[in-house]
Amino acid sequence: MPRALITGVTGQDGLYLAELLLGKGYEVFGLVRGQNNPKRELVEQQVPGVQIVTGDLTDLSSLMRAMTTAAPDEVYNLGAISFVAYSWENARLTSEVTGLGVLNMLEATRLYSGDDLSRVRFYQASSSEMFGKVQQVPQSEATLLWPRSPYGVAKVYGHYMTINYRESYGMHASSGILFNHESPRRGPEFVTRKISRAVARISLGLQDSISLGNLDAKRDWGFAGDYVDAMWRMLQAPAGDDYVVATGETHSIREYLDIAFARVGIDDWSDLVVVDPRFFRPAEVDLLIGDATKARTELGWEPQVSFPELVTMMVDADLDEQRALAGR
Ligand code: NAP
Ligand code: F7E
Repeated sequence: MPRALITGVTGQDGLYLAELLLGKGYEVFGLVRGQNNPKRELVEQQVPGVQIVTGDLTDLSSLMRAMTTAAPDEVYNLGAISFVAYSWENARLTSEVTGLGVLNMLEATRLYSGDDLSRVRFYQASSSEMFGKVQQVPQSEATLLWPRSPYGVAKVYGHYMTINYRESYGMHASSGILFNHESPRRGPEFVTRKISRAVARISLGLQDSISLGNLDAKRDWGFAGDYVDAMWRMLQAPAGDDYVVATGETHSIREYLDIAFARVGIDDWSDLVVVDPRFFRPAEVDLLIGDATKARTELGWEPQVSFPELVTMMVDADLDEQRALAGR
């Protein structure tokens, strides 16, 4: 039975990846940080087969203990401070967790592996946010990185450190440059979930309007369940490498709003959305669209959920959740 260690198991991707790996017969260990972390219960309820180990990406010795307990064949480093807007307010903390945390996890993997440095396969959760002020459209593995946020800068550090460990030590280390991926498990601070939840609440009479920032930003949005499959495929490849994972379509926040409100029978949302400068960012990533040709051809990966299906799935899940909460 193969064994996997997932950092960030309490997050959106961690939950989907744990489900995927358990379904494939893996023994799955999930790293949970902090004392009495409330999300531990979420993992235990939603993915009961996961074995919890405690540790923090900023604490190398805790990661080495986690490696010894899990004795993994595969490490998926998904843990990060992942909210871009927050990263300006907490730039140093973001650098320590999202950037240096990668080095700690690589180092824990290297030290655990001993003489056989290709023994443990390593996945790093890199991000399209690294492309920032895009230098090419669409963006591929060869596109120059130009991050626009402290989060993006930290991800660039982790990305190059992963490549460096592959090249320096011959580790099977892969970096997935994943474009935005969403789901009903997405944190409510991210724009897609913020909208799907608000649309559900507005349609049920629980909320009057929604305040948003830049409605003209464009993202290449896919479904998180499809993207964790790409992570797994990377670690089954004969050698570590870097791959862009994206749908190849881009949509604006306005298009997301159109589909989300239409799902609850509202065609004109202009009076229900308030543009609030508090949600503007010091520097914006205006247009992300990925070229996932390499993942398609070398890994056989294909996204399964379309943009309208994704929006509909999220609104429907929030309608169910809000109805259940209101009925309590
Ligand atoms: P998420 O829901 O925000 O999950 C982040 C995870 O990191 C949580 O489990 C969190 O634990 C954990 N974490 C935070 N600080 C930590 C620390 N000091 N030590 C250990 N764990 C810590 O993020 P996601 O959407 O699942 O994304 C997974 C990864 O992919 C992240 O690295 C993200 O940056 C990257 N990524 C995401 C996207 C996307 O569109 N979703 C795209 C590209 C890359 P707590 O629950 O305890 O806070
Ligand atoms: O913003 C605009 C905002 O916070 C998307 C993370 O998973 O994907 C995610 O980062 C866009 C931005 O995601 C609001 O200005 C408008 O242009 O949902 P988001 P993100 O910043 O793209 C990347 C790939 C990651 O790696 C990250 O970890 O939406 N926007 N109004 C808003 N965004 C938010 N959050 N809230 C608003 O009210």
